[in-house]
Amino acid sequence: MADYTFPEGFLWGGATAANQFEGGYDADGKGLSVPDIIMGGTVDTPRVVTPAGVREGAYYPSHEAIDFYHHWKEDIDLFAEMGFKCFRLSIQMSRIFPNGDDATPCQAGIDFYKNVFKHCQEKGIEPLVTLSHYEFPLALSHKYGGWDNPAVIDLWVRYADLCFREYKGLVKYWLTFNEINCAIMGGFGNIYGLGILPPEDGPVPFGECEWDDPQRRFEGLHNQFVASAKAVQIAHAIDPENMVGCMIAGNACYPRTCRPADVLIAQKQMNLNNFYCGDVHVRGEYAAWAPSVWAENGVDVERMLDLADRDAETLLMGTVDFYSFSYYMSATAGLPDPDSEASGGNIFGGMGNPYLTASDWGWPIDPEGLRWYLETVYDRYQIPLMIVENGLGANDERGEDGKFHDGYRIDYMSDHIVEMGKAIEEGVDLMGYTMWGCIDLVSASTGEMKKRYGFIYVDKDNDGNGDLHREKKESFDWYKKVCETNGADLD
Ligand code: BGP
Repeated sequence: MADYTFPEGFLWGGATAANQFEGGYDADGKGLSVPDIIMGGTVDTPRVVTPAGVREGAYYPSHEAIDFYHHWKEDIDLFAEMGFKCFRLSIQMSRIFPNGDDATPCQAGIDFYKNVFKHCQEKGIEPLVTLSHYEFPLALSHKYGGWDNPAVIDLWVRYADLCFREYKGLVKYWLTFNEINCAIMGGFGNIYGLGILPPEDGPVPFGECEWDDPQRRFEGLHNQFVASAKAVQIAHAIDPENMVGCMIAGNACYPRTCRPADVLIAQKQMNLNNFYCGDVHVRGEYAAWAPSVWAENGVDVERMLDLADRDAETLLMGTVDFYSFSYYMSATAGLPDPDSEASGGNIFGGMGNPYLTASDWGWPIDPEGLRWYLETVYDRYQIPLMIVENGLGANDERGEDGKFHDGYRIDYMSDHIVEMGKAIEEGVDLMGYTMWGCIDLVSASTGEMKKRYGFIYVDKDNDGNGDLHREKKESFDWYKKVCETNGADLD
């Protein structure tokens, strides 16, 4: 038994994203969404995006995904059996407004989510809803270019407003943009984060790429900040019970060595990757060093200052109620070092850390980094925090008895939960923990099914074969105990 206590009402649960698990990509009037034109890949073969639309004969993992669209009752029942208090999922805007700017919404889309949320409530599960999880109606990308076009702000706010009204009383925890800080990064951030597409078919790059335009990216991010701030105000006006959070890809970054230059480089990376977005969301204004970020990225500083000035009041009035983030790994940063290998990882890699081991997909494993990140962020903002993604992507294989014994996943999570407990003891206000990919789903970075995170196995492979049946892994019963004992029993 642990020597720390999780607060009463702690939100234990799991997390998913519509484009990675829902399927039904064109069902009942849904429009195409950007992920619907991103093909499958592997850890060595990047995913390919086909900006003009769906290419005949190509395999797109989002189209069926794990077909939650037709399995939602069964899946929620399994989550309830595990004792989830909270279930994170996202709404696809293209299910509600198929083209993003339609005069009227699609009733079938509204009803689908309503039924899902009702069932969650009946089972005692609070939905935590992401309004935009790497999803953007493709028609909006084609017509408006993406989030750098300010015309998109009002269209998205109209969608958010509709969700708050339609789901009032069923949903009270909301997130605006998933991993909004991914747009700090070139290729992937443009496509997944901002709906900005490359000029022609090609791999989804991580980081720099030829067609990347930092001006568009930083303006696109600014427009998302404004949209988020407007949504927060509307959510509160519609229902004062609503709690709206931001969602940041947590990038815990240590100095590579104690050399002062390395410390400064790591501090800069922490600022850029976490607090550039965090500050606007939580404090309602850009950090003092934001203009230096724009200048270094070749972005027009005067123009950005004008935008910040013009929207200052909106940003200040729409600060979030809590800070949520994903945490998978830590990285190191410092002066170039030929002896340091680049580390893999979620969104932002970095330099390696010789003290850590890594997952099958090369993501460093660092539970203590989670505590460090929690305490660092809480010191800065002093608002409730929530971990809305954390987990282990692994190549699960059946044991001799035909079952999935994922003890490595149990170890990974239990080690992270211990550090959460310690952070709480240190005074961090932590609201909840939704483990990523509670049911196997499509990997965002590689498009694989083989990279599995779930407590629940789904019978489907990288090429789309399988009967989609669900099966409990060993971690299922373990997490049930964690939920039941409010994090006290991790054995
Ligand atoms: C985060 C995303 C999720 C999820 C997760 C795991 O960046 O918010 O959508 O996919 O990472 O990453 P992956 O699927 O690449 O293993």
